[in-house]
Amino acid sequence: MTILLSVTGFDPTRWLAAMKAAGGDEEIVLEPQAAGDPAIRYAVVWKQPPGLLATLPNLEAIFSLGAGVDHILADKALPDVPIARIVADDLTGRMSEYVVWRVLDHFRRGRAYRQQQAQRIWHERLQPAARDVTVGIMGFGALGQDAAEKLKVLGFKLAGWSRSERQTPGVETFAGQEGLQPFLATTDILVVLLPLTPETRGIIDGKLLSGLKRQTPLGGPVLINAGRGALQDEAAILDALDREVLMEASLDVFTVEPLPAASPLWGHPRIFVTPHAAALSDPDSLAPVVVEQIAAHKRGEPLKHLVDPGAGY
Ligand code: NDP
Ligand code: OXD
Repeated sequence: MTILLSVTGFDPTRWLAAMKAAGGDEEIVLEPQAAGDPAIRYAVVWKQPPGLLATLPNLEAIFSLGAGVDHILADKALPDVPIARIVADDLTGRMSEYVVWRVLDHFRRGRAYRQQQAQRIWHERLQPAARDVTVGIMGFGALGQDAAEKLKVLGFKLAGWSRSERQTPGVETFAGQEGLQPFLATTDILVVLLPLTPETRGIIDGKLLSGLKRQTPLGGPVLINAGRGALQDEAAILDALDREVLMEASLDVFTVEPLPAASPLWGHPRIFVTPHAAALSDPDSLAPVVVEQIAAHKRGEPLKHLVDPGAGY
């Protein structure tokens, strides 16, 4: 029995070493040798070449090396086998660090104080209390709920938006299309942790940004997107910033990655750019999670964190 490792965009040899170190006695082959191989039963992938998985006659399951699976589902010739994604403390903790960092930086006037320091200006700005600021988390799943717990400790008010109804103590929750506008209207800092699906593609557009609360304790609403770049209309974000519909934004993900050097997002004074670095998939932490899933499947146990291909996440 063989495992295929197909990784684009990260170093496959680090994943290979981490999978071997995590135990399991299966042979692991890297993608170029794999096409059509009847020995391959499991595929562990990040942005696999389209069509490759369909050539494997005995494939039993596909594992994403990250939380998102849009990179797998983009392959229109996928075989009909279960797909599991990563839900792991290491990845979740890293994302919550990013969210707390960006929320606190906007909330504590990081941009204004960096400008003041550059000009040697000693001026204390008015600082609202966390209890007066609502962080609205769009995509209230594994990552969104953990970020909410950590922001709650800091005293922020919290709102969460999901597809299905969710109840979380200390969080005002909203669901579905009918919940979207009330959710936006209560949100001062919008954190987007949605998956990219046919329903969510392009959801951060001019209409959505105009729906955010206008009179906020910070002077205007803030957008933080660490979900996927294709969720956002980048021209609409720039327009909203220019029209003061949006005060500031932190963007970790972009419609084209790497973000082209010519993109106006790089140089915008009120946008903070990171290179899809909010939550790195660490091979040493995540390979054992995949290896254990494969071992459980071989024992006949159900896979965890399965994707619903119909919903797209
Ligand atoms: P989950 O599947 O656990 O959560 C997804 C959430 O989005 C759920 O609350 C789900 O609703 C909600 N959702 C999905 N579709 C809709 C919709 N149409 N309308 C309203 N809500 C919707 O995913 P994770 O939290 O683990 O990960 C979220 C995303 O974060 C990943 O898909 C990936 O794109 C991104 N990510 C980015 C990283 C980075 O470094 N920038 C790193 C890791 C992940 P419901 O609860 O009802 O199912
Ligand atoms: C993920 C990512 O989906 O890193 O895990 O983007």
